[in-house]
Amino acid sequence: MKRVITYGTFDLLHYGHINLLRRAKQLGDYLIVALSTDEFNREMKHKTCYFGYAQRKELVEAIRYVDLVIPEESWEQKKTDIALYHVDTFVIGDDWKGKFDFLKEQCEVVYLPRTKEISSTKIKQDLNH
Ligand code: C2G
Repeated sequence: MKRVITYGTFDLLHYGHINLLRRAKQLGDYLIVALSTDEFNREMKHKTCYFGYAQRKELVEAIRYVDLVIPEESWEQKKTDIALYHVDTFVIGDDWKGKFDFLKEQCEVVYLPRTKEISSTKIKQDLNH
């Protein structure tokens, strides 16, 4: 069984996220999503989420492509996660291109093109007009 992992906040879940998760699942048979906790978002990513971790977890777990959701609590956990979950492929959007090449010692690293016209920031901006 080919195991894939990806990381993210997935706040204000939209079709750009779904596009990513669908393609991520196509790379294997089992998809793990490491979901950024509220603390990690606030302290390390300086992101304010609309939905808290519990709600974002419920949303991501409901996606047909996702098999397991685990918490993302630090930048450093990726190597441990890949070992712990016997991951074959790490995948993330190409806004991160090159940033996680150090994981190539442990698994395949794939950067997928982002869905250009949509983002949580754009949704918030459009709603405010
Ligand atoms: N994404 C996408 N297209 C968009 C928006 C997001 O393909 N229009 C992808 C991102 O590239 C990422 C995933 O969807 O792979 C989740 O997006 P975010 O929640 O914005 O993820 P990010 O905050 O970049 O978190 O340790 C890694 C970080 O946790 C990644």
